[in-house]
Amino acid sequence: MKRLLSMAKAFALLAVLVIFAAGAGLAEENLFAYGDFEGKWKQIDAKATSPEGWTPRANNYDLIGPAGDIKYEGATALHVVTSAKSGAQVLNSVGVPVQEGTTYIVGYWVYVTDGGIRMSVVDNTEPRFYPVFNKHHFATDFEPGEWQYHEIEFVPPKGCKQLRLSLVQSTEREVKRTAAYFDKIVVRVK
Ligand SMILES: [Ca+2]
Repeated sequence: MKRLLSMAKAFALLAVLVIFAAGAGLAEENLFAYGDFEGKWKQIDAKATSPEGWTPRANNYDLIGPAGDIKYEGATALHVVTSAKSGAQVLNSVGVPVQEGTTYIVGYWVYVTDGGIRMSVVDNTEPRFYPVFNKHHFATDFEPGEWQYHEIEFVPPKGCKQLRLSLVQSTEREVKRTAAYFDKIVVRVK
């Protein structure tokens, strides 16, 4: 009986290990931990409550906060209303370590209700005075009022050790107030 019990324990332990390993595998697939907007939120000022892993740029927004009514997955999405400034960064993510020469995909879901917005992949390698890679990537052609999936393919050039994601006002040269929601932002190796 004792032996049976210890065997049962061993199987239970094995099952836990298998589940844990599968979970860890899935976690490795997404390199960015702050793209689902299901984490903590911090009040920055009267207009901004910022999601964990992201920093707003002062004066470039009219609203940043969680949305529970319009979301793609889970309980919450990010709601952003920009102030009308050309090419202004609204929200920057923490750095994501990358390896030069590897192809990465930044995938995200966006729901635009007014204007246009772009997601940029920016070199975040220190020192940032002389970024190895500061060319922004644009995602355009948003359809207002529905969730759309977009992808940005990115190969960090020589010397690039870290990227960050940046939400930037307007899709082109148009200066306009933008209202948009973001959810399920994933960074992965292609
Ligand atoms: Ca979510």
